[in-house]
Amino acid sequence: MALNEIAHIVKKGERFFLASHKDPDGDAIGSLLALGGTLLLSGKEVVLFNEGPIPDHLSSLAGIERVVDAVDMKLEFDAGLVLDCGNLERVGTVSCHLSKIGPLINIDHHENNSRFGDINLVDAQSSSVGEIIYRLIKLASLPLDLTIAENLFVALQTDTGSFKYDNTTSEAFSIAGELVDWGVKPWKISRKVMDEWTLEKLHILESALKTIELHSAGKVGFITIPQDTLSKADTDNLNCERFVDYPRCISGVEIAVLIREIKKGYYRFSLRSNDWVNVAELASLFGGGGHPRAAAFSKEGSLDSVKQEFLSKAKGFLQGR
Ligand SMILES: [Mn+2]
Repeated sequence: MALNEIAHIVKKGERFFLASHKDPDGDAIGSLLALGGTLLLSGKEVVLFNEGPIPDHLSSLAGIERVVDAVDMKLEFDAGLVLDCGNLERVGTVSCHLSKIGPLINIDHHENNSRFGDINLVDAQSSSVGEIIYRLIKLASLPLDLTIAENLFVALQTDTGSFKYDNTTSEAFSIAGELVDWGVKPWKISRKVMDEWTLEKLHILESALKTIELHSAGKVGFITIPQDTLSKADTDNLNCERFVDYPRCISGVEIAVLIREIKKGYYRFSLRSNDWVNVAELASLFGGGGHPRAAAFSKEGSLDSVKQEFLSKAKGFLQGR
């Protein structure tokens, strides 16, 4: 079984390359720091790689200063571990060099993972990669301390939407409980990572709420961050992803969509569904991906034409209900 094989490799090896996806979320960074932390505590050497800037809400996690976004690929590693990436390209521009690191270990929970690793541990039943890393730490008898526990908690908490999305299993609760036994304070983590907003962010929400519109007999809800707001603020850094929860909570809405204009004529669509639509499949029609209840894609064009194209594709997913 892949988990046993990976446990064996991390126990035996001395030098590891660890990476998670660009535009990282709490699971990507939490898992990266937790696995890096436990390997360091075991006296091993690690390079923790994440391409591009770390969003503000994740930039105060313990160990974040060890994360680099450039790496000398002539270094030799006993293994490379890629976390929370549905495909290798999600790692960013270094992805083409990673085949030289052997073996390449792919640890993920996206159903449509491309199985790019020499060893693939893809468990779509896991709420988060953090959950899988916790199992790995246990199985390999790797050390755990409060900061590692906190980073694992960040991974679980963010990917389950604070333990309420439908990936919140009893296993996720059990692991979170064990992390709390290690001393993790859920409210302290929540404030740091999810629930501490700036006044500026609330004002952006205020303008965004006015853009909410319903389509497809009220089953699709759009919320758009207006372009003039975007030009004033770096909304990626402000972590506005959760604005999608506002159209999502409207009675009758099945698919909620947050639309952000990343650059002129280039839109990022963040999708959520409530009950039955597989938005990962819907996003894949536009070259994106994700999970059945949370996915994303980017698309060029005029806002109106992109919305119309989305609605016509969404129609097929909404039929029969
Ligand atoms: Mn994840």
